[in-house]
Amino acid sequence: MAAPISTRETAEVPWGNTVLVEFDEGIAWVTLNRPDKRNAMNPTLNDEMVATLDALEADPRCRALVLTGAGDAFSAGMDLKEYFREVDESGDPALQSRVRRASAEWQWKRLANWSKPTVAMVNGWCFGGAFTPLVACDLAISDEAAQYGLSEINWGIPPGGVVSRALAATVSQRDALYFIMTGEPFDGRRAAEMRLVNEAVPAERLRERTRELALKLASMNPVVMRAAKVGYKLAQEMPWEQAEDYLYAKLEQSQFLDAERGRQKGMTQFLDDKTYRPGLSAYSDE
Ligand code: ACO
Ligand code: V55
Repeated sequence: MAAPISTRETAEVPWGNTVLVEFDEGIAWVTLNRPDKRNAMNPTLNDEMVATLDALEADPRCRALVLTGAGDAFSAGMDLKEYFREVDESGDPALQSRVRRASAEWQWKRLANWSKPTVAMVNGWCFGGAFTPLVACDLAISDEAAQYGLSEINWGIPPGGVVSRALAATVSQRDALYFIMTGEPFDGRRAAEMRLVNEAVPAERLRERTRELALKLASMNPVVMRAAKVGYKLAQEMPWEQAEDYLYAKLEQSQFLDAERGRQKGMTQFLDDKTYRPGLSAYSDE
């Protein structure tokens, strides 16, 4: 398990305690916080995550977001009792659409094209519905020993929501179908090998490696960062002609919106001052 978080400031989430937010040097550490239930995502947690993402989008203390889980789980997936059984038993279609909407809203609709960089830090169990926010995060670092599984088929449902769609966006068809159809668990090393996550590291290095990556993302020009990540994700779904026009529009939009004038600064530093070579070091707005 990862070491405790070093906290500078703690945000008050006024509506409950299923999500914790801590700020540290531009990183918002967002922790799914139902450790007794292995951070299974119930309707309350889903509502609180919608509110959390909205609050952090406007919060200057957050320049990059890390999503992780309390205790020994990232998330054990959808809450089988509160998200499935209780909603089935209610026989209330309006309740079903309400809880499904909140779930989708944060797990991919808001998160996938969020305006700031996001990193999933998979610290332990990651099952079923947890694959959605995992894939919606831009990057992911895993504990080598974290256990993953598309366990749906083991208890009587096919993967729902956009779980299978998220797999199709990250891993090969062979790997996706193998794990969807067998329900067998796999570890963080295997997750990195199939590119479901960027890297798997030993538990004792997980927080430090994630922090290093998030700090780098947090140090970069936020206007250009947003254009680069959202541009990549949306262009993926477009025909080439449309992608080219859209990506030029993003490039021009970022010149217009970038108060730091990063483009002019970068060119002057390389072409005139010869103080900076972008191929050899990262941009920083410091
Ligand atoms: N939904 C609801 N409750 C859950 C879930 C879940 N997905 N996962 C764990 N819990 C609860 C357990 O019911 C238990 O509650 P209790 O203490 O009130 O009895 C508590 O969390 C601890 O669970 P244990 O099984 O005792 O914990 P352990 O550490 O031994 O095992 C593990 C963890 C492997 C994650 C196990 O709980 C498990 O298999 N969970 C289900 C995983 C799963 O299949 N998720 C996919 C759901 S389907 C979907 O997401 C679409
Ligand atoms: C899953 C997830 C859902 C759902 C049904 O397989 C199944 C996971 C996130 O929503 O509504």
